[in-house]
Order: sequence, then structure tokens, then C-alpha cells
Amino acid sequence: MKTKTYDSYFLMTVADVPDYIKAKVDFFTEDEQLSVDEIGDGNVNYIFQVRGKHKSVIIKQAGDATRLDPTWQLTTERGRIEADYLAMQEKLNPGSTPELYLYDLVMCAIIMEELSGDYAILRFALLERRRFPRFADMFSTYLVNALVLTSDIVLDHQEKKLLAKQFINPQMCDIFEKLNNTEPFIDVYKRNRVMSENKDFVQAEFYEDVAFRLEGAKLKFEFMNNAQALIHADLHTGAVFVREDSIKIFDTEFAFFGPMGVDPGNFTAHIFFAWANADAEAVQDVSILSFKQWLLETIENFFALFIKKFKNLFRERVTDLMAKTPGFSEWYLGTVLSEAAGACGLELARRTIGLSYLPDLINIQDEARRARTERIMLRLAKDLILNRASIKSGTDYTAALKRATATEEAESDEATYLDYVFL
Ligand code: SR1
Ligand code: MG
Repeated sequence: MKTKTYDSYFLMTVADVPDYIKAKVDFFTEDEQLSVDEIGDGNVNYIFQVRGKHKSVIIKQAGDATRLDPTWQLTTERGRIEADYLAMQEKLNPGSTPELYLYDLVMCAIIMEELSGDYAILRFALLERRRFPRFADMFSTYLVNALVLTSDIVLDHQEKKLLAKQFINPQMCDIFEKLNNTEPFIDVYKRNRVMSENKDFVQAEFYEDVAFRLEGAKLKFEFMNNAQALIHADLHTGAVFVREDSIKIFDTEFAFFGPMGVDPGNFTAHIFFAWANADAEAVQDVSILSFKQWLLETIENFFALFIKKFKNLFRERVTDLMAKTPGFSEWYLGTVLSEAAGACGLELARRTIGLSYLPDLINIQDEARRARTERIMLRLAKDLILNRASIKSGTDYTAALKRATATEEAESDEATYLDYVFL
């Protein structure tokens, strides 16, 4: 028997869920035994996996504070934005997100399709060295549709502004502006976590390099002021379900109208983190070498397809008279690609030294190897940010990784030599 009416918000526990879900959807019978687990491993929300006899669902509830720190308050409005983004993608990219069964405005809870039987979370699949040959194709289609079709290239400009209003997301943007756009350059809240081996390196290369910080400031103001398209804004390998022939994008609570380059760039950082994890494991192992190679090919293929599909969709769907001017689409795409390189660099930096750690790095057991891997990621981050104007293809990214690795090797050889000399 149902005991509550759910007409005022409270944060659920596992024990509350069976009654709640039966009150909200009719997938389960009144007396059906449900198994419920709280499986949230993120920093922000509560995720309940509900399994009945024939059906499973996910409930994602927004709490009014982060899980990291109960004094870090957040509006539960982000749940509505998350649900609206999923609904929008169902129109633009049908089948590309978990099916949204219900958004409960009072409880700030999304009830959606449970995918774990059929799909893997991309981050964990990559950490198991699994490959998905069709991934670059599927992901580039998703992103090009999601970005171009919500931009002024296609949409009526008044309609787009009203849509942007629907997705105003100040608190989640604030998290990004702090974690990605500020803290890699200034450890203002003293919450960055830098390995002791890399403290001097980060001090000199990140905190004290003012010319580099200037580029970070430009990217921050671009992020805050360019309401270009509806972006996911926290797109990483932990926000993608994958199987051979399909992807499902989720965890969309950071969505807002921002610079298009943020999504492809931010995501690419996490393919580099998968590479870093593999690289730290065993450089000479043939299967690891070929897995690393596949990851780099995925980056190259992704950008080649993204560029091709972007140009095609622009040509097919452009409505703005001025945007049809010869040369405009090339210029426009060029700015998106540079922005992507900058966003990739910021994400590489903040996930390496900032608050939100990743298993890709922290699971590297050998401390010296992890420190080396983190320096490579940081060198790559800096290169992409400083040289973003000329990073226009996937091969530009993989070339930047080669530079970062070569520099690290050159500098650490010297250190090893010096150690030897002084021993
Ligand atoms: C409040 S911490 C938020 C961070 O963790 C998430 O995974 C997002 O990436 C965000 O930046
Ligand atoms: Mg999230």
C-alpha cells in the first residue's frame, strides 16, 4: 500500500524507493518485490537502480547539495534541465539517450530507462581495453546534430533565445567556471590535489605562467558569453553508455547554451585519459600498444567525421541569410575547433590536478609512473590551450600528444642522468 503522496520534496533513501516508484509509474504491480540499490558514484546526485520481475528502471534524484560537501548547496532545478536536455535529444537524435519515463518536478527526480544489461559505461569499458570500432561515427553524428540543430545557423533566432532561457543553468555553469576555467591556473579554493612529485612542475607551468593564464582567461570569458548552441557541458566517457552498434548519452544536468567546442573537446580529454591509463600499465605489451593506437585513431576519426558531418549539416540546414555568405561556414567551424582544443586542454588539466579525480589516473598503482603520466597529460593540456588556434584536426591532437610525450621523455632522461651522476 502506498503511504506517501509526494507533494513536497524530500531526499529519498533506498527504503523510500519501492513505494515512490509504484506511485509514479505503472511498470510494477502493487505487491511486486523490488530490489533497489543506490549506485551513484558521481559527485552530485543520487541514483537508484530499481529491479522488478520483468522491468528495471533508474531514478536519478537531485539533492540540494553536492555529495562531496553538504555545505555546497545546489538548486534541484538542475534535474529539470537534465530532463529537458534528454527530451530535446529525443527530437534531434532519436534513441540517443536513455528513455525518459517521467520527470517529477516536486521530487526533482527523473525516472528513466535502465541500460546496464545491454550497455557498458564507456569509461569502464575502455579501462577494460574494450574497443568500439563504430564509436567515432556514432558519436560524431550525435554531436553534430545536437550542436548545429540548436544553433543560430538553423533555428529562428527568437526561438533560439527562448530556448536558451529555458536552459539558463547558473549554478552548474559556476561549477565549470571554477573547476575548468579558474582552478587549473589559480588554486583559489586550495582544493587542487597535486601529486607531491609534480608540485614544482605545476607551480611553474600552471600557477606562475601568466601568459598561459591569459589564454585561460580568454577561454573562461568565451565559455561564459558565447551562447552558441545547447551543449551537454559535462560530456565525458562516464556519461556515455556504449555497445557495438549504439551509444546513449546521459548525465545532462550541466546543459546550457554555450560554446559548441566544449562538448567535443571536453570528451576528447577523456579518450586521452584512457590512453594515459593504458600507457601507464605497460608500454611494451603488444595488445596495450595496439589499444593505445586504436584510441588515437578514434580521436583522429572522430574529428574527421565531425568536420565532414558539420559541413554537410550546415550546408543542408542553414537558414540565416548572412551565414550563407561564402567563407562563413569555414570560419565558423574553425572557431568551434579551436574552442574544442581549448576545452580539451582545460579538462585535461582540471581532471589531473583539480577536485574531480578520475579512476583512469588514480588507479595507476605505480606512483612514479602515475606522476609521469600526469605530467604528460598536463603538458598536453598546456600545448592544446596555447596552440588552440592551429589545432584543427584529430591528427593535430595526436601530434600534440607526441610532443608532450617526447618532452616528458627528454626531461625525465635528464633527471635520471642527474640522479645517476649524483648517486
Ligand atoms: C561538484 S563536483 C562536480 C564535478 O564532478 C562531475 O563529475 C562534473 O564533472 C563536475 O565538474
Ligand atoms: Mg553529473
